[in-house]
Amino acid sequence: MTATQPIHLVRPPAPQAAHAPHPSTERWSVEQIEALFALPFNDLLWQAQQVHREHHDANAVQRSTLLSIKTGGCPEDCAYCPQSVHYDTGVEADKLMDVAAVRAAAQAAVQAGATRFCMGAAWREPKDRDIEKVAELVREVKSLGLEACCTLGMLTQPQAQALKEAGVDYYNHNLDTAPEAYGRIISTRVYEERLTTLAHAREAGMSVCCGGIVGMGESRRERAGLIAQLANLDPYPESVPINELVQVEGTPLAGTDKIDPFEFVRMIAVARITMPKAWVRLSAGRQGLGDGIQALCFLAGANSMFYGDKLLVTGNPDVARDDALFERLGISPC
Ligand code: SAM
Ligand code: DTB
Ligand code: SF4
Repeated sequence: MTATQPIHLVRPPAPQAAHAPHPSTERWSVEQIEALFALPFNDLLWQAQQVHREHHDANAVQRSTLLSIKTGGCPEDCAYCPQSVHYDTGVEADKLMDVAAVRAAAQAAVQAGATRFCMGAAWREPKDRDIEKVAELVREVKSLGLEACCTLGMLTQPQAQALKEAGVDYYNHNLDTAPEAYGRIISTRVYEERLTTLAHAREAGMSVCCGGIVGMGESRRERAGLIAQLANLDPYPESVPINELVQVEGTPLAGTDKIDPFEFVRMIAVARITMPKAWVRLSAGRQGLGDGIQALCFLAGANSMFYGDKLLVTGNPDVARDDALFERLGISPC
């Protein structure tokens, strides 16, 4: 076999339907995903590169900017989160930002070159009157030509519909980890509730942005379990953020052993192979990855990232540093 011939070391399972399947209807078992993780690193990246190049421009990366429109004081107890009211992290609870302040932040994001603006709120679930206010913010963001993404916690069906009507393109709602690990991380809600909100977002016609966090002390099988959940959503998410835990003093997960950076790259590669058409987003944790590992992540199929000096309440590489990295790698924004 020559180097240019495609090799498929681990294939997706045979489709259930008699007719040719759409890629999003293929089903992945946890074992098959574990087998991907277990490949020699170079073979895994080679396979991920082939899938990536089949579906995307290999040298283009999309940039989204985050804004915390309602910070802190969240009643949920997510063990990773600096915004939970259960932990003393120094994050103060704030009210929902007003339209003028959000407009200014969105304008700055346009100037910096972002194409998507993601507004996050530290809510378990918004009230209906919150949705009305967020709808106004969304209309403002859309008027600047940005794609709008929201992450506001659990939604009812009418709330999802109202956000769609206001112009929300993507709803971010992460599954965060494998079902069997969920209870170790969060006790104030269950996995099924996340799936229900994702279904509401989908039914309303919004694209789904759904991923998770690695480096929370989970096993490789649990990382594979998270990917299986995501890849088996029908259809799989249009956007898949892969976060590395940002350890914040005061949260229960501060001090957790870090994962091998190559395992993080593997996670990206496996997400790319199992969800070929998705935007796979390098999300929280980039400050700790360094330029070399980020370059490997792009090679493994990451084609989106959070861009801007801040995530929600923690830091992100500054824009000048990201621009320099793009320049060094010959990556263009898309
Ligand atoms: N409250 C809403 C919710 O949980 O869906 C929206 C905001 S919440 C901060 C959005 C996502 O940020 C979480 O689902 C989690 O994946 C991610 N996140 C929060 N804290 C993090 C941390 N310390 N490190 C990495 N990712 C984190
Ligand atoms: C996602 O998956 N990661 C982003 C976004 N979706 C909302 C949030 C990361 C938060 C990191 C910790 C913080 O700054 O609060
Ligand atoms: Fe609240 Fe979201 Fe943080 Fe969980 S991740 S504590 S739901 S803001």
